[in-house]
Amino acid sequence: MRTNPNIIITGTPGVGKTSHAEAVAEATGLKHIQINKFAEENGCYDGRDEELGSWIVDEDKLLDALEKEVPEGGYILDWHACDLFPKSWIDLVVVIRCDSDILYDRLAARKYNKKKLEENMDAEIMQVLLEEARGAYDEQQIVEIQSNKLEDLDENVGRMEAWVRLWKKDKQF
Ligand code: DAT
Repeated sequence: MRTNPNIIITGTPGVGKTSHAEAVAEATGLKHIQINKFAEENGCYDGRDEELGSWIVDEDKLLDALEKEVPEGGYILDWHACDLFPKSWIDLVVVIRCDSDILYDRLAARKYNKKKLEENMDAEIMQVLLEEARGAYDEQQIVEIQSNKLEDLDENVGRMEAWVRLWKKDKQF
């Protein structure tokens, strides 16, 4: 049984996953795993999509590498996909959303190529990550939050910190 929860923070690139994950890790002591970096450090890449300018993650290798630690609890998994993580590992799925005009500016600032920018804008508008979360986890495990401005970030981090405290209290840890 886990003494600390595992949280997925997911959403379209640019919505604010890493900003939230870093702040929640700082506030709660949970460990932040930025899956892109973790995959790179653990040899979980399987080639590159040149058209999109991004690496392709070998999901089996990734899960094998995560399985050594994550099921014990105490992790924040930060990635733009969520349905590959076994349901039994996960206590909360936070799907971050962002208004499209704000997201456009954030992605343009990253100098994404046209295809990558359009694909990500479409994904946010079609709420792809929210649907992916709903397809893989129970409705009561999923929270959808907005991250348009700094006050949203502060409020969301406060809410997530309170959720972790309650989770531990409920489990009497
Ligand atoms: P992601 O990890 O989803 O790709 P990020 O955390 O790197 O996103 O954030 C992308 C950019 O947007 C970065 O410059 C920080 C900024 N940002 C994120 N959330 C924000 C918010 N609520 N208010 C203002 N800026 C925000």
